[in-house]
Amino acid sequence: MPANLPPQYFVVEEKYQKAKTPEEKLEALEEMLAVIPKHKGTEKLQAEIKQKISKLRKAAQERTKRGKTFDPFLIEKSGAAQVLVIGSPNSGKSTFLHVFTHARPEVAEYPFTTFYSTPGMMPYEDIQIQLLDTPPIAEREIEGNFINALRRADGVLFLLDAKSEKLLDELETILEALRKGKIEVDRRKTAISENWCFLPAMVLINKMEREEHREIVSLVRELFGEEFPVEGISLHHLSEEEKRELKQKIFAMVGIVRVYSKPPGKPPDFSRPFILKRGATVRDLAEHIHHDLLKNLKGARVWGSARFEGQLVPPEYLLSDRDVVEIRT
Ligand SMILES: Nc1nc2c(ncn2[C@@H]2O[C@H](COP(=O)(O)OP(=O)(O)O)[C@@H](O)[C@H]2O)c(=O)[nH]1
Ligand SMILES: [Mg+2]
Repeated sequence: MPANLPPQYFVVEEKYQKAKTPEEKLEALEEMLAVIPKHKGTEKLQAEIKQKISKLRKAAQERTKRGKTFDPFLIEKSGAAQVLVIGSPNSGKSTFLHVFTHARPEVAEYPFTTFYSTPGMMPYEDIQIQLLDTPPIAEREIEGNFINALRRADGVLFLLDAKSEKLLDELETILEALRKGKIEVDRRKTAISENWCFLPAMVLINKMEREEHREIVSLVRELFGEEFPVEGISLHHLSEEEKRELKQKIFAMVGIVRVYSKPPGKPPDFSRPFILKRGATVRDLAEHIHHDLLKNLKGARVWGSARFEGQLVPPEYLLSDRDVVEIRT
């Protein structure tokens, strides 16, 4: 410790010693540097303080960078579609992922176990649909990152607990939270106004194990059946057949079609379907395969939905699920 340090120095040094947060430490160090007399005898001490300041500043920058970019809901899409599993606490969201994917989010008796999105892949025939487990929704408003994840998704499953006495309130809470996030789930509303996004949805009333639970499914279906499909399930007692049917409904919900390309004179490539939105045409497929194909596109030969096998169709031809298409240029 060099001699001739002024009393203020020791005051701020004590402040530094007592500082608990990096911000407080940084502030104290800056004060120390300000009060320290600038001469040869204190050069070493000055250098030490400067080094500490620069370390703390760097750490602070790292923290804000991470704070800004880290979004637990930002899960890169993979597979043919991304579907979010949302719902009230304890409704069986994590169980849903256990049953349909290899993901293993925590399943618990108590609510609020899942605080981040856990992705899992659900195999369906020759494709995979990505499912995301999410935190429970118990408020009429959900955080921005969560809303953005919903807006990016291709579909959403509302899980509800048939045993809950507040089931209708819980569904209303979810619907209200989505409306606040400008998300439309009513399938009748095709014309959506600006900033709103349409998200295909399905209600799954889980834990249907008793006769009286059928009534609640009928009631919800009566109230909301026009807006979105309503199904009763028991994740603990799903038969293979029920699983298959449910997967088929999820596939239908996300509104995608699979098409297989066929090079001229060669057999179709069934190994990798092209995934297109329902309503896609031969032109959309050509653009999807390679932008250059568009320029010289004349039409296609289609096997499957066409009136006869290998029929010549124009670029505006609407493709159906499982069509085999030979692009003609
Ligand atoms: N009786 C019954 N309990 C279920 C069913 N599905 C899930 N559970 C239970 O409900 C509780 C909450 O499930 P979990 O998947 O953690 O719900 P989450 O909070 O929505 O993720 C757990 O104890 C599950 O075992 C079901 O079909 N029937
Ligand atoms: Mg959970």
